[in-house]
Amino acid sequence: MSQVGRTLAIIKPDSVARGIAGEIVSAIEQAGFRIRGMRMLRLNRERAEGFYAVHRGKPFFAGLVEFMTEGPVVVLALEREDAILKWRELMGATNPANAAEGTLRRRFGTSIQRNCVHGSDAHETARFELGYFFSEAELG
Ligand code: 3AN
Repeated sequence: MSQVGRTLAIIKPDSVARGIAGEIVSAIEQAGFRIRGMRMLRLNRERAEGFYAVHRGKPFFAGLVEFMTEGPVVVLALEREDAILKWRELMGATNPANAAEGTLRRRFGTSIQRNCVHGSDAHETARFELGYFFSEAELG
């Protein structure tokens, strides 16, 4: 069953550094998402570790935190029917090498770590991740 929902997207430091944040925002809009919140910010180590707390202890955790703090990111609150699923479809598989043709990770990702964008993977995660960057008052 489809329902209107929200998800958190992050345009990762690799994309911002390459100057393709605008192109990604454009693809998001063209895919029918309403942008309810959008902000550029730089994560510090503590904030990146908190965001990715579920991955603590995994072999790629330190590298992931290093990467996510290397430069500014753009965080977005996206809304549409089946937002979580639809945004994950537009992103493509975690590893750009396995991502479908036309997806953002296929187009712009350069490795499993430097994969250009992030998206929440489930309803509970989306709630946590949206709240990590946006207040209820901001999103309305
Ligand atoms: P997704 O972002 O597709 O939900 P997760 O949640 O499994 O994937 O991983 C979070 C992030 O951690 C990925 N976006 C990627 O940057 C990084 N990552 C995941 N798996 C690996 C790996 N095997 N090696 C390096 N980085 C990884």
